[in-house]
Amino acid sequence: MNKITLIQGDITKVAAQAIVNAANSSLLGGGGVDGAIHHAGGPTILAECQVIRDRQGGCKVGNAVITSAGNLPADYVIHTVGPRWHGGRQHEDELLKNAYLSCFKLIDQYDIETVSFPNISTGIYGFPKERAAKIALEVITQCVRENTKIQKVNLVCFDEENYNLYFTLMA
Ligand code: AR6
Repeated sequence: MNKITLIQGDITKVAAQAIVNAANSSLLGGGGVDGAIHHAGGPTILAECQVIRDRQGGCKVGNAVITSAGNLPADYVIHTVGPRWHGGRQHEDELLKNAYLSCFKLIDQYDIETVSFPNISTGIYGFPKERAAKIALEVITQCVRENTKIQKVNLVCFDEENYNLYFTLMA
C-alpha cells in the first residue's frame, strides 16, 4: 500500500494525528504556514513553544520540537526549522534532510500514525522547489519504509507549483 498521499490545500484544514510546521529558530511564530498554524491552532501552541524556548533556547536549523495542536484537527504539531537558501553552499541540502529526519524521530517516539508535511523551506526561506521536493520525497520514502507504525503521510502543497512538481516526481 502506498502510504504517501499528495494533497493541494491548507495544512490547517487537513486532519492528521500530527501536523508539521515550517517554523524558525525562535519558535515564536512568523508568516507563511507558521502563521497559519498559530492562527488556526490558537494561543496554547505558542505558550508551549515558549516553555520549550525557556528550557532549551529555541530550535536549531534541522532540528524539531513537538507541542499539542490547540484547535487544529490534530493531536500534535511538530515544529521543525528548515534552512534558509543561501545559494547551496551552506549545507542547505543536508539541513533540509535533517529537518525531515528530525520530524520522523518524533513521529517514531510518539507512535504517530498519520502526519501532514508542508513543503519546508520553499516559501519565505527561498529553497529551490524542485530541489527541495526531491530531498523531501527521498527522506520521507525511506523513513516510511523504516517506520512500522506510520500509516499515512500527507504531503500538503499550498501552491500549485509545488503540487505540480510533486505530482510529476511521484508519477
Ligand atoms: N498550508 C500548507 N502550506 C502552506 C500554507 C498553508 N496554510 N501556507 C504556506 N504554505 P513558508 P519556509 C507553504 O514560507 O519557507 C515563517 O515566517 C508555502 O507555499 O511557510 O520554511 C517562519 O516563521 C511553501 O511551499 O516556510 C520562518 O521564519 C511552504 O508552505 C519562515 O517563514 C513553506 O513556506 C520559514 O520559511
